[in-house]
Amino acid sequence: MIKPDGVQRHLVGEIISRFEAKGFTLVGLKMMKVSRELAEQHYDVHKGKSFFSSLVDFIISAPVIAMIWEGENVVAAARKIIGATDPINAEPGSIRGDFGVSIGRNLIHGSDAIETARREIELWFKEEELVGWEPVRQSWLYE
Ligand code: IDP
Ligand code: MG
Repeated sequence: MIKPDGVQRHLVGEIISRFEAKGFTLVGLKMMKVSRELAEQHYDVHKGKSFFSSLVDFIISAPVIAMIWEGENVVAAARKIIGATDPINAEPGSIRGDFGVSIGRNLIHGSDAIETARREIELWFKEEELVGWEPVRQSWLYE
């Protein structure tokens, strides 16, 4: 999910490009204003932490881009493309390393495990919003 700061900073194209160029396939995409309920459910695991309420306020403050990316090891690879949570620890070349300045404005969310991805896809998307298709480049990406 491209967070509100990514949208406001006009980094949507830049961020999507990185996933496309790596070889991942976009199978779901929508721009939306997030409800407080969805934001709270999404960040459920952080409930009770000091930053929870400011995080929820931030996520609902402007539109986000929700995406589903498909491909081999996509969850683990996406976390690398995204970079460490705090941009100061994120490697140059990662999204947060290149564009992020502070932990509360780190531009993008990525599922941290396959199980989490399954849960988040179900939370964010309706079945009919998933678009399966066969990219022609697959044999150039995979043995
Ligand atoms: P992640 O986004 O890299 O998975 P999480 O630990 O799951 O990081 O935290 C979710 C989000 O909450 C982070 O992306 C960040 O925006 C925010 N966050 C995490 N820890 C802090 C903190 O210590 N202060 C402020 N915001 C935080
Ligand atoms: Mg997380």
